[in-house]
Amino acid sequence: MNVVEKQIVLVGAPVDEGAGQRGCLMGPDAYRTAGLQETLQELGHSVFDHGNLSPAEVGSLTPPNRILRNYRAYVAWTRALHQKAAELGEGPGFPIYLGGDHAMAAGTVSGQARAAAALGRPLFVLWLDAHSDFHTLDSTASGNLHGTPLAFLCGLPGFDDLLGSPLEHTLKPQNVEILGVRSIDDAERNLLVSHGVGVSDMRRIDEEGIGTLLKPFLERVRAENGLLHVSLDVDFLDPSIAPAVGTTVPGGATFREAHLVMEMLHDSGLVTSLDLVELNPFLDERGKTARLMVELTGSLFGRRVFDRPTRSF
Ligand code: 4U7
Ligand code: MN
Ligand code: MN
Ligand code: MN
Repeated sequence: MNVVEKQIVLVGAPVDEGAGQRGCLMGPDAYRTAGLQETLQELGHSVFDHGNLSPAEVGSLTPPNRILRNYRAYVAWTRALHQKAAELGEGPGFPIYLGGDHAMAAGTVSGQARAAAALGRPLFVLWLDAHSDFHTLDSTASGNLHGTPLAFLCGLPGFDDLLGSPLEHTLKPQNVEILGVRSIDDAERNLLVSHGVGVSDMRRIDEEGIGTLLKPFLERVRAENGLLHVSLDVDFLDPSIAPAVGTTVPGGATFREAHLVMEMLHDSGLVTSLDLVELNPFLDERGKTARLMVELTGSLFGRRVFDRPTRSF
């Protein structure tokens, strides 16, 4: 399959306030240093680096409960990223949002959902993560807001300050697929089941194979003429290959599994926007994780070993 040239727009989202550990704000620059733009250009794409966004100005706010950390920053980033993603989502470019912790997805994905609605197409989301990020502001025990964006995006109650209430363009939980889960809290498990979100944990991946699990989801996106947003959390990967993350959980996706997912996504031609989240360069080992994330993004944009078998007999 030939590479179809895309107009890629890099958007830096140095969101640091949602995670338990500081450092994700350096993520966008680590991707630049690791050669993301050059890698994508070598594959034949045009790349425009939009630079980094800033949070929106917000007035005074009362957090709905006292455990929540940096609530105001969550609101401010969500509003700014939502605006930008809604704009980019309707345009011809392919946005890659460079995080930043996963709290940023509240803005990027809600903006892409608004754009999809304006285009009259359903938005599907593939959430590659060790966690399901499906806490509400009431159910979170850590108060770390990077554990909540998917619940917000699916329209669960209590997030009124972010973008008003009710949220206009929510994701249908059936259109969300989470792959790679291996750390989940009871409250989240119950919410995921009651809302009908698609979840494959590592045990299912081991038993059935990651490609077998991904394929039917991609077929559904195609059958419904959907747009597909991919939200790739570094902790989806095994910490031995991707140590630069605050929330390491052993037993993650291997190098080969992660590449296969990216290659299948490329071949599907369905992906229209991407988040790269949770990279904490402060915890990296000589740029190893940043470089792996760039390499995986390269696979999503068409890098492969051979275009076709070298001979047929
Ligand atoms: B990430 C956690 F308790 N569930 O709520 C929480 F295990 O974006 C982790 O996926 C959240 O990295 C991880 O704090 C959020 C915890
Ligand atoms: Mn996450
Ligand atoms: Mn995670
Ligand atoms: Mn994390």
